Amino acid sequence: MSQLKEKLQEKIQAHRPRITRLTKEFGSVVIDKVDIGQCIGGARDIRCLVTDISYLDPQEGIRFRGKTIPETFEALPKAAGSEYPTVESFWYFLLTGEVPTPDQVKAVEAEFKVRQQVPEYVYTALRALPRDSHPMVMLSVAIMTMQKESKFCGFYNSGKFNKMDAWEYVYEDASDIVARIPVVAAFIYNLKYRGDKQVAIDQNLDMGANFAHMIGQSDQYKDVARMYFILHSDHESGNVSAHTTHLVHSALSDPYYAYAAGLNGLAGPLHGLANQEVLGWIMDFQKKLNGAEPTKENVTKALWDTLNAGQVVPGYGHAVLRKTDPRYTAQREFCLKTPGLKEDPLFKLVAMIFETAPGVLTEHGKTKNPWPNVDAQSGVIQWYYGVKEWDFYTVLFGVGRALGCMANITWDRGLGYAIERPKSVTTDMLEKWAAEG
Ligand code: FAM
Repeated sequence: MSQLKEKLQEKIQAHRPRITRLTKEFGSVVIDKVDIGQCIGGARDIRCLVTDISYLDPQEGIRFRGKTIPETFEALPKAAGSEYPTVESFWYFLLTGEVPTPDQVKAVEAEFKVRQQVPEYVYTALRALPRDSHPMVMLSVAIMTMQKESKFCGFYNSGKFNKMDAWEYVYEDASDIVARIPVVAAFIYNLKYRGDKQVAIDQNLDMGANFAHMIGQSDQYKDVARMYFILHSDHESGNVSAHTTHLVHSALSDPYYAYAAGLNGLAGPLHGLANQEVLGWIMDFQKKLNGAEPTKENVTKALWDTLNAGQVVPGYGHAVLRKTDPRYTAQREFCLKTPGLKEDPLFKLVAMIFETAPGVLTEHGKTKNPWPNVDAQSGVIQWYYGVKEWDFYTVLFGVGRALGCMANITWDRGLGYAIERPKSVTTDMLEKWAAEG
């Protein structure tokens, strides 16, 4: 058993009695109420999920295992010659809650080198798809195509299935998916945008650096990949991609089925696709400018045109956050400290939208959160480094989100969480309760 799996086993076994005690002794303690607005309006803010991987405070933003984004980047061992940690060190941290030593990180990197081999039939399946399929379709198909490799599915069908050990097989599938998904993503990028000229894995590079290498990117982009995958990894359990993955796995569907479902949710314009929608909005705006300089006035007009057309301003608002997304801030800080990027016209335009959109959205009076979310800044960085195919951006989000979703379902299985089954009601029933007040 690897060091990471051993540490995880220790953590899961130590955590189980807490869940058992809460269920047995305090199962009837009420922690929330549900009103008609929440029942109809997307179950907003209803406390009915549990995870220790991350927590999202509306005012503060995300904490990974109790650490803010700056604290996480600060605490974890850095990649050689970099200010950022490797994804492998973050994977160890997300799974165990402990900051790994450099040697423990090296062990995960070595493990990923074995796990990251993608079966050739996946590439055959992707090449068989219409080349103009959306890259998120390709990513979801790739994950589903690998389902035949599932060790959890094999264990479940072995006749020796038992609840206490099942997490080990989820861990194996989860680790394979996390190690392979950047390689698959790079293949999709090269298939769609670089004439299917593929680049072999560089066995000397960590996961993020290898992704940069495989899409033919610069050394500088290695940190973009590491930062991007970590920032997009987890945002507690209620967002569409995390909740879908949790829900599907709760039926004991294996991690491949579960994450393909989560990716399909991430592909929604109100969720992960927003990062590509932001670039689309900006490109449309620049086209309408017809060479004129962006000003607060013409940005304001463009924002109102969007709202008056009944569309949302992509990259702004959030179902939980009520302030600027710290993931936006972390990316903005990356831009400000990167010579050339902070002078980039697109960065300056995004900064102007940041100065303008909250006021417009507040005046518009609908959103509870007029501030930018993770997607408002992410595309600028990709564009600057030459990844200009913005319909690929959600694939990058999906590579990062695999870390959080896979860590979560490994723990779901380790703690034996039941199949999820909330109760639905009828409109008549709601009207009856409304009349009764
Ligand atoms: N532009 C225009 N209207 C917005 C808006 C925005 N950026 N954000 C919210 N609203 C509207 C929303 O559509 C709703 O209008 P209706 O009553 O007509 O349905 C109203 O304001 C109240 O919405 P809310 O309670 O403030 O937000 P929700 O929890 O309903 O929705 C989001 C949250 C993220 C779906 C919403 O803010 C939105 O659509 N944002 C733009 C798309 C986007 O950037 N999504 C990415 C979110 C990101 F965190 C991610 O998952 N990657």
